[in-house]
Amino acid sequence: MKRGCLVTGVAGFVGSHLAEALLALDHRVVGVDNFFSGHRENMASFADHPDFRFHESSVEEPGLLSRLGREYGGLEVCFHLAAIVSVPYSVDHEEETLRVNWDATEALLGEAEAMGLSRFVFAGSAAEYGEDERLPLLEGYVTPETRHLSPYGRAKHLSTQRVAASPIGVALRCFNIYGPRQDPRSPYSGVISRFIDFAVAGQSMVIFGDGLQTRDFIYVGDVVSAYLAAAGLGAFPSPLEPGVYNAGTGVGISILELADTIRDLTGNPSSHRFMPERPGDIRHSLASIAALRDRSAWRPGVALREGLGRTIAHTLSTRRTAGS
Ligand code: UD2
Repeated sequence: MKRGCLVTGVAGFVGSHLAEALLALDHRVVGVDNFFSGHRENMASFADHPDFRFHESSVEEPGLLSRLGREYGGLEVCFHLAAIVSVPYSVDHEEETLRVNWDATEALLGEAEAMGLSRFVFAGSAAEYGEDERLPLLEGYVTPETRHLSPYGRAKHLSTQRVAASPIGVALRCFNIYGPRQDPRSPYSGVISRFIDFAVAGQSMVIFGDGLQTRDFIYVGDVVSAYLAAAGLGAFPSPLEPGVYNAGTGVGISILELADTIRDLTGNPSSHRFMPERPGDIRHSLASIAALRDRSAWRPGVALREGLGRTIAHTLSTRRTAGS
């Protein structure tokens, strides 16, 4: 059955993959983005789809959801992904981060509840855990006492808490997401997009610190499946119970091992260089995914090597297109 879905942050890395998947499942999508960090090119594959409508706006626009409901009708699910996504930017712009990543979420959720939407699915973050050394990280480890390392982490935590307490709310605490279309151009871009960008150019990758820090990397397609599971769409016949769920793989890898794997897959002969550790970097991050596995049919389906291969192939094909 065709459902009306709103995707905020639709021109972003994850939002654009989610919109693509929803349209492929024959749902209607209203997308919102203000291009603060999203790119119009990310929407290229679906911008002209007959079931897609785009509204250029900030999620801070007062009454945004009611307005979109009136203009496009029949909204049933809201996927709220729009946010200030850079942790370092959040440190320098605390007030703005709290406004966009917390106040706007609260306002949108309030509207969604009043409009009777069936699900409000929120993009939470592993940053909500702060520096917690109990691995793997369980959803219940985040408490009011958790010390967040950035305004980004704090705002995501406040929003997750509010969303998870709503009768229509599901917050997905996403770990390190990677895949095609992740922007490698900023110094704060995800490590995988940066390593691949360097590797395909035959340049050496830069490792901050000793490279023994570990992360739980999840392929963007698996994150999209988790969003579908949350809303009970696609292969998932019923939505997740309201609450908070980690979205990761439950498998960690060191940054050094990651660099070696990417070098191997790309055939890049350059070795890596070491630079001083990034301030505020956490040492290890690893999700427990028991909650999401136990309460849905969702499973991470793409192993790291396979996901890296797909991401490298995409990077190579866009470089060829840009060069031709
Ligand atoms: C991730 C999220 C961030 C926040 C945080 C919470 C991404 C892109 N960022 O930050 O939004 O949720 O988790 O903990 O998912 N590194 C290198 N060389 C590079 C780039 C990075 O060695 O060129 C290292 C970096 O120092 C870190 C690791 O790789 O130890 C991962 O870095 P990242 O920026 O991809 O992600 P992270 O975990 O800092």
